[in-house]
Amino acid sequence: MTLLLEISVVGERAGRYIGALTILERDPVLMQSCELTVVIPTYNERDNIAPLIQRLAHALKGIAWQAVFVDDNSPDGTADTIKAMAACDPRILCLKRVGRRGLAGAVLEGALASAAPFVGVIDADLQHDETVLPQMLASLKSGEADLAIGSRFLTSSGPEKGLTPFRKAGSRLANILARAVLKVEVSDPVSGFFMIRRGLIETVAPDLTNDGFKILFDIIASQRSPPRIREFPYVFAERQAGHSKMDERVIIEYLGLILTKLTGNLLPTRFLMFAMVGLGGVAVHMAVLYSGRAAGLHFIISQGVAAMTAMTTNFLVNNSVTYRDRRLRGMKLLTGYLRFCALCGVGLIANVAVANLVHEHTPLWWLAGAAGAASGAAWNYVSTSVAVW
Ligand SMILES: Nc1nc2c(ncn2[C@@H]2O[C@H](COP(=O)(O)OP(=O)(O)O)[C@@H](O)[C@H]2O)c(=O)[nH]1
Ligand SMILES: [Mg+2]
Repeated sequence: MTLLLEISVVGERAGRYIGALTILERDPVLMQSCELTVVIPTYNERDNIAPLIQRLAHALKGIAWQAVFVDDNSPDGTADTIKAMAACDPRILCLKRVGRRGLAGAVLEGALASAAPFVGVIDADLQHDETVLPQMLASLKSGEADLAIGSRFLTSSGPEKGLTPFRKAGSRLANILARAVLKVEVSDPVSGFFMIRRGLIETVAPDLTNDGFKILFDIIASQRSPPRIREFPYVFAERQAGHSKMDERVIIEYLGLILTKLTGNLLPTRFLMFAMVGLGGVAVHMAVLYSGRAAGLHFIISQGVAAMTAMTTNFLVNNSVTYRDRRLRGMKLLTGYLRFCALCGVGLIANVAVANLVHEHTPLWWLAGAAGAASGAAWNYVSTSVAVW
């Protein structure tokens, strides 16, 4: 039984304090320790909060649960709505993060705030089926599984209603890529609906990337030994209110995450995104160079214009994609751009110097060129991540 006690000093005799012990209350909430934390990442989900809490309370009757909402300071005031409900329901908590964005990081912080043995993750938009949560919990509690995943692909209809045809194809492709990297057989390794023993997240937390949408894939890929997984079919519903936050950045981020895992965590996801943007910059450079030549401009002028255009598009794309969470605006965008150009200029010198050095020791011109490009890219990434973003 849990009691709330207060110890107070009531007097002093011969240099010793005399204390009193008071029983304040036998709090029924404190008497039952929480066994399940449901983490709910939110961004602009104001109108979904009340129905979700109602549905959770109904589905989780008889279970000692708490809901940890992690909101990234949504402009629509989602956090205020959650806090208004938390004020009269001790099972609800709102972690409000300011100056940060990111689904994976939000889920991770919510999970790390939990003291319960089991952590569930569910979207706020009512697309996931909360009535599956008790079955997930039962499978973890019985020891049958360490990880329970809600799968959109095990029902006969698949994610018919919840996704557009484009998203459906993208989701299937994301799953194929994930399954190629993971050593476990899972039908929906990028699901946002799952439950896990808390210890399994805590042990791999330092290895998880804060960027991205696909934290489940990251958690599975980061486990030292393959976890025992049980999947639960559910029908992926249509979003009830608000809009999806899935966009092109999420796709680039996901490809970066896959590559990070393929390189055994050697290269950070952000670096791989930076490198992908850089490759895009090469395409921009060649296109502008080609157009300049076609317009009859001198080669040197065309090359100069192409280099400046590629550098500018690289800066803008990195600012809005790779570093979206630290995006520069206004005057900072201008000063950041000037710094970016200066640092990439140094990167170019490093590129040529390293390529020259390698070329002196090997007749393989392509190896020298690649070594120069890699060191230039590494310099650009490290220096701009410190001095620009
Ligand atoms: N805290 C936080 N939550 C987010 C962020 N992006 C998306 N979410 C939440 O994550 C869940 C899934 O996002 P959603 O846009 O529905 O993705 P979709 O179902 O793949 O279209 C929803 O509850 C969103 O509110 C973010 O940057 N920060
Ligand atoms: Mg959704």
